[in-house]
Amino acid sequence: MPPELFPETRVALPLDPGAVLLGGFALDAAEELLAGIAAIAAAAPFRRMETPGGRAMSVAMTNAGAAGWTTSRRGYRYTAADPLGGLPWPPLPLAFVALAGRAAARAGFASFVPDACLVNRYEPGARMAPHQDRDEADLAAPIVSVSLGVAAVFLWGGQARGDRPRRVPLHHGDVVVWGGPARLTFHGVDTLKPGDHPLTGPLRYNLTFRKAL
Ligand code: MD3
Ligand code: FE
Repeated sequence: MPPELFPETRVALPLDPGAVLLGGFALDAAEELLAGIAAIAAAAPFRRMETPGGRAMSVAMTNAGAAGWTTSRRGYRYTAADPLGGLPWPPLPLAFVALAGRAAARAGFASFVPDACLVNRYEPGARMAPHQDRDEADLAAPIVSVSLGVAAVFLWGGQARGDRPRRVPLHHGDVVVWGGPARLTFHGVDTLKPGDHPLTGPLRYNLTFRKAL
């Protein structure tokens, strides 16, 4: 039965060794998470960052926590301060840290305490090209991702850039935990289709919790 017919179903679906989709795990926290995103964006606005090659990303980003992920002409890096304005990134709300820790534990990764949260905002037409996340100091820690708003198709690749990706729909409230042998898997997000969600309108948000430092 295709899972997209029952987005409210709360199931744990292994995608690969080390990667688990926790369907609907964040549903109860969704409104609190969206209020937290609004507070983060009030202090550190969403912006389309520039790739090292000089193109603007279609996904708008901001960060919370001790470290925030940025890209610019100078490359990819984690910084303690928001390059827009020079202040520290806004604090990671405790409820965010707690949710990420519970999701990681549910997937088998005990005592995950993130120090960075990258907040991605997708408008219709935005996408994320396949990539690896390897700018974090501790690759033994998992990454926890939370999807909110309009559903998207996640592209789950293999260990090599050329491997043909699996297409996994990610709905409002879904949480995915990636660690261990799945930590360096290539992944991306297909172009967001026009949609309408009661809590986010046409937008999709994705939170990725990381141990960056
Ligand atoms: C698999 N974000 O921010 S979350 C990213 O939906 C990113 O915005 C996507 O890829 C999004 O880097 C996908 C899922 C995700 C995040 C990190 C991973 C999958 C991952 C790290 C390793 C393996
Ligand atoms: Fe990624």
